[in-house]
Amino acid sequence: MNSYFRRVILYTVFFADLIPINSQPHENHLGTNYFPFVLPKEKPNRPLSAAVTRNYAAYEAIRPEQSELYSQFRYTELIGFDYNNGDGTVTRRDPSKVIYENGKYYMWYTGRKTPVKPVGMLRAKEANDTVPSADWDLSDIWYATSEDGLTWEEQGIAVPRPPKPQPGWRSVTTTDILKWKGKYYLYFQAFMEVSGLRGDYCPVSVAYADSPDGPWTHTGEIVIPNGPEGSWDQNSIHDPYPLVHDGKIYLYYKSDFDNRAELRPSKIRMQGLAIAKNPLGPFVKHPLNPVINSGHETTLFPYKKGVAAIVQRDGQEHNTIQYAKDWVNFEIASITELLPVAAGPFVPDAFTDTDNGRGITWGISHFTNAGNNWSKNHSILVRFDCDLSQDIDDPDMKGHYYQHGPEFHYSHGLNKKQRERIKKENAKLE
Ligand code: AAL
Repeated sequence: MNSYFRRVILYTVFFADLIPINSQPHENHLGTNYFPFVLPKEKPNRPLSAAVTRNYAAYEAIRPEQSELYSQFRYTELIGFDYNNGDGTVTRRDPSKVIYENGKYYMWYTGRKTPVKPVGMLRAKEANDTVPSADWDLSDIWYATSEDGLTWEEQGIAVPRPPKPQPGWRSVTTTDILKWKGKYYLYFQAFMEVSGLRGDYCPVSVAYADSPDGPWTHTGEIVIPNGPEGSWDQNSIHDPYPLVHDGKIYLYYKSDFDNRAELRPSKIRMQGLAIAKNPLGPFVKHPLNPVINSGHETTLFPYKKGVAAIVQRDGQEHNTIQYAKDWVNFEIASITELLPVAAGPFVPDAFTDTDNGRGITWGISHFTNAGNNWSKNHSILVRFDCDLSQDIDDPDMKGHYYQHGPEFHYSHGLNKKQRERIKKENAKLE
């Protein structure tokens, strides 16, 4: 039996009762029209379910592939970086946005080159001046340039760890770039203690230069301080990410909070906004903070009049692209998968104070535990491509499904505890 006849029989058997005999063929039993076969462009004038109402009200377009803020992501290995055979002594992670200056692309990132691999945050007490705890402990801010975004040349350290007790003496990490009135500013996490001792505690500091090649002057000051005791960002200001909007610096950041032991492993991560008229501050934290309720790192770009955010990992709304027309109140614009982690996109209009942001097509992100072996813990930088842009139209980025083979799924198999629970449940049945 072909599938058409099979369907006809199924519908007849299961749904016949629901359709009154005397109704018109184009009406359902409530007397309203059936939802049409061709998805209407405009919201149809008929009662709609909550889900279909959302399809018209909550998204930029009625199909994800028609939305500029929907994309899949493609990944390409970078050429030019050496990781000492992945033994854990060299890491590169948490890249900044990519900028294009002097005929080449620039990016900055957390670089760690230590004599030994990290001991891990749980063994932070064993860390010392040469032994790192976390992958980003004992790091400096490095930079690299490229002509095509694929082959990169590491140029060296842009901002080193300052001497004790200046902010960042333990590690300077997770930087991002601002260009403002012809000068360059690098914001970064300035650790003054070993990560893992109490958590991942740090404020943000800043360095400035006249050229992206430096030399960089570290102010030695905290520019985005932790919040007061009891507030959501009391311990950590992570992933500072500046953009220019409304003649000011809009700097988004992430904080870790509410790590109550009884709720493990659910540490909460959300994102806030701090605004300044001057790159060296003062930055005023937005009264509605946090403004994004999910995401492990900050990745944003001007889009049309507002700002869009890639929200990956952690929280209610992970795996989404979000949009805030007013740069503060974010809504989900699309749901997607395999999002770039800690992404630093190439955002040509990041600092132009545009009111018609064009979007992004590529950038650099990272893979943590790149050797798939925690005893050689290190991260690598990788290029991602996407179509979150008004300027390209790439249907090959707009599919809705990645095929993961059985091996991928089995690699996310049950753990010992889960297998034991299942065994016990089965035993109860006997
Ligand atoms: C990252 C970022 C920050 C954290 C750690 C290093 O991916 O969120 O930089 O401190 O992890």
